[in-house]
Amino acid sequence: MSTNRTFTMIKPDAVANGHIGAIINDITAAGFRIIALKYTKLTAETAGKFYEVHKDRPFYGNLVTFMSSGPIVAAILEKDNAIEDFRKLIGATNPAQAEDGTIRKKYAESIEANAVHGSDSDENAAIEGDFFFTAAERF
Ligand code: YYY
Ligand code: MG
Repeated sequence: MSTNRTFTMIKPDAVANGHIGAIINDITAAGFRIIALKYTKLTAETAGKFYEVHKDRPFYGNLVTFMSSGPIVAAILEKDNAIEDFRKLIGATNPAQAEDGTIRKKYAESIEANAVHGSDSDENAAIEGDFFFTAAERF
């Protein structure tokens, strides 16, 4: 099913490495409109909750530590076919396997510190957007 909204985070590695502007530019140049945008920081508790679906995976503890290690940028984005097109724009989870030109290929450090998050479904995009933004923060 094609959807028109997705949720993203620019992760602590990409923020620390100075890539906020370049990544937002890539996102808007690809035709996504920013509906909501926030510079913030997750605690271990909120990062754990955000990634709760992965809580039984071996990488969960490190992921929570990493995601709460520094500030992030959270955003809701709009475009036709947003979920699929955004996953294509960011590339594979492991940047070593991401295609040339993708955000993860250009800016990620490793499979864990992989620069950006992108929702994997319409349902999760709504849940994840609600995690960070009130109705009054969306335009
Ligand atoms: O959706 P996506 O971010 O591409 O990957 P997920 O399989 O949902 O995993 C979420 C997050 O967990 C991933 O972006 C990095 C981290 N991770 C990891 O550190 N090691 C793995 N083997 C798999 C995922
Ligand atoms: Mg995922």
